[in-house]
Amino acid sequence: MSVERDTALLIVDVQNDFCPSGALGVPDGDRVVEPLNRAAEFFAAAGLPVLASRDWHPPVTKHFRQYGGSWPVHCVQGSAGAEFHPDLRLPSGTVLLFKGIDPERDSYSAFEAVTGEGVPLAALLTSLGVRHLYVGGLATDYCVNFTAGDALRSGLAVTVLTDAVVGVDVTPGDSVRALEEMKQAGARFCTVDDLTPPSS
Ligand code: VGL
Repeated sequence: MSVERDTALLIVDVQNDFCPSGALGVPDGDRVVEPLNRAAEFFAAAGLPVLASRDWHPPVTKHFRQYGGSWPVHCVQGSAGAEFHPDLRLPSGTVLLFKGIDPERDSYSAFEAVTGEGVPLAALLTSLGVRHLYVGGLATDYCVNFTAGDALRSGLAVTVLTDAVVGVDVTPGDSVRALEEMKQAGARFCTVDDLTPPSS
């Protein structure tokens, strides 16, 4: 699939806590690291933006089970669990995004994330001229799905890198259903190997 000039790669939440042995370990979650390294290298070599979001929760948030939410404590700001997977290679110039900062909200979507300077993802994409997001990371059935849905609703094209996403599957089949939902909403699918450089 020929990648056009108005695209960016968004790497969602490839953090220690979402990888096996993490606080909210996605079984096999670290499988996304190798294809995402290739995708990031591809986008950087083409001079296209690479963005990487991180779940970045305060210690007390309604997202966590003990404060009324659904999840064990994970990705607390500044903790080792919130670090990117150690093998993830982010090109220099990768824009980092932080999400889940609001203690009142789950904020699964990267469209609720901001840069270190406080710029929301949507505004960042507008300023970069991005109209098409390639998305990979964790987890298919939460942050990737919510992010893709918000992107499509805001009028962006979305391609999910199918070999670079893995789901939580709290209920078996959640990831397959999430992919179906994204497809219904207009997402396209390809693998990292399918990516070919822009023509000019
Ligand atoms: C996520 C569950 C809870 C995700 C975040 O990144 O997909 N999943 N918080």
